Amino acid sequence: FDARMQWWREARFGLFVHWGLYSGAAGRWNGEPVKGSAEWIQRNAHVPTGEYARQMLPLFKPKPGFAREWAKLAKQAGAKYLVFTSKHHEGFALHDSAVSDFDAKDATGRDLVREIVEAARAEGLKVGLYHSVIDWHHPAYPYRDFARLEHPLPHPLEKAGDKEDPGYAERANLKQYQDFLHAQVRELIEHYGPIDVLWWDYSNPGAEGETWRAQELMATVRKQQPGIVMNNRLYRSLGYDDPQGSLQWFDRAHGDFTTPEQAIPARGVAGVDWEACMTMNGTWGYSALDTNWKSTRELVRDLVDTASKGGNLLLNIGPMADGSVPQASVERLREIGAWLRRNGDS
Ligand code: FUL
Repeated sequence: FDARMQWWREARFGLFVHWGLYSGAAGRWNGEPVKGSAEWIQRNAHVPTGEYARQMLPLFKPKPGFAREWAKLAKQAGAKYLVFTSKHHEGFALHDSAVSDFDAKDATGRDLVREIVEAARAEGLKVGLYHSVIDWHHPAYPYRDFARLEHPLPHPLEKAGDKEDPGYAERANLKQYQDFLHAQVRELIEHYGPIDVLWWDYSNPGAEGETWRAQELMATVRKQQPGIVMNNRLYRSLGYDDPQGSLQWFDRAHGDFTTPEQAIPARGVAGVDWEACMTMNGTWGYSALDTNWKSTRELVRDLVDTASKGGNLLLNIGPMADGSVPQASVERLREIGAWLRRNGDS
């Protein structure tokens, strides 16, 4: 375990990337600003899955070489690893998936996971996948059984005027969904060489642990990728403003590290490997409307604060639909890199 964790413990600083179809919406639906984090727009604007795909797919146009830009930027910033969304809650997979046609290969003809993984490796970065176990697209995903408990908004499938979602009972099938989830994860860990991190996301109360056949899933991953490091979010472990709450659910059987979100625990997290994940503005996915950027000074302070308490910082960028990184993020990352170099980091 300690050998597996060594690089991660020394890394201190990683770049997080939220990028998917939601990046094209950029915070608006049908021209109207939508409240909430931009990668949740399908849910927040109550958009049915088919409609979401129909409007978003044509906007998602990765430019050539975008992944090399990300990797170079991470490197310049002094980050040692890059974790990106292989699939967020919307269900759109960035790899070439044989078990779904809601994936990058079908949409763009490209395998974007391969492009990103190769670009990260070329810069000498470790690379990780953020993979959502929530999937608003998959027909068998049984959202009523648990997704409501934490997020009281109507699910996108329960669009206004169709609250009954008439096909639900016939469609929803946890076992079928689990099989699909496991199959996609196997593709990801079998086809792209060494993957350094699996960043699961997430289980809310009511959807805990074995909802996803988590032990089996983690064992499958571990067998294929013995050196991989995994977070504990397959279990009830969101840790939002309550890192202590997330700690209650932490033990080594449930993951290698815990993930306080948008917060640095005041006294660190004693005896446990932890990584704070944070945005530079107020959203994970790209929004053209959120210009509330933290200053570089604040971000450097967060990095130092985290490191001094024994944690890692996973700092997020939300690229646009073509893969370009917002200028405000580019500037801040370069400044952080310059600060680190001035202060003795490699
Ligand atoms: C949360 C997700 O719901 C957010 O969209 C984001 O990905 C964050 C890092 O984790 O649980």
